[in-house]
Amino acid sequence: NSRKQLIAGNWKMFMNTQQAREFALDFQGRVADVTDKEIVICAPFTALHVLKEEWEEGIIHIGAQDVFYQKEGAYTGEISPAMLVDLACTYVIIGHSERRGYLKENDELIAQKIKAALENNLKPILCVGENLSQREDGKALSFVRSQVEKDLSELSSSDIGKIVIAYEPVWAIGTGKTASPQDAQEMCAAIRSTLAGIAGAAANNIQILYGGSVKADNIKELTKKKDIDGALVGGASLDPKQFADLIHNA
Ligand code: G2H
Repeated sequence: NSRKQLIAGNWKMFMNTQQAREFALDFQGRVADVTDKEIVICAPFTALHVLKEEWEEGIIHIGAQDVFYQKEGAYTGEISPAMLVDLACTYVIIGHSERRGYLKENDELIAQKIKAALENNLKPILCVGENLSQREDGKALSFVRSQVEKDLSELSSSDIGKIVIAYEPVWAIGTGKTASPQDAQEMCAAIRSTLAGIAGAAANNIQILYGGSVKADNIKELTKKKDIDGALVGGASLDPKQFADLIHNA
């Protein structure tokens, strides 16, 4: 296929400004040779200005881990899409399972966030995925398909072509368990066919990532699969050498 691989780091709630600066300076040299893959780091809001200072001119894209859907106003604690653009962000993770779980985000809110991000030219990385009991009950495919449909319900079909989807089975996140490459491929293919149902041929150009305990030594067996176009990486994105190795192995 013609889709470029995308490897996105998700730092979650790690990295103060000094740690982010040390990472930024070390990492950029390690991936300077990578031209065939897109690289993104999604940092905490508080570290974004550091990445902007170090990377704005370079090949590494900067992303955030969440965004609010309003332009501005009395929304204490929230961050607007334009504020992220001001910090040189071009990507934003939306609907991560940790936000759906701990912060009680639902599909309706996530759909609004996706729409607002696109209106500001931020590329959303929409996270979807089933939990363990849904998988054991044989409901994983139907659950994830319905998440995709609900979360994209606010978009025109031409806008759907601009998003990235990350399939992250909740039971594989930070647990050391990875979905088998076959199971991950099966789900990513199901997601692509769901996208084709709502957006037609544009679905062939949408990058679909796998996420959940991806490491330098298991990335290749995942990205070899036909419908897996890269990875969303948590723990293994916190160390510049480990993450650079992962990217080179992808
Ligand atoms: C899944 C993933 C990144 P990890 O949440 O989004 O984290 O690679 O640590 O499982």
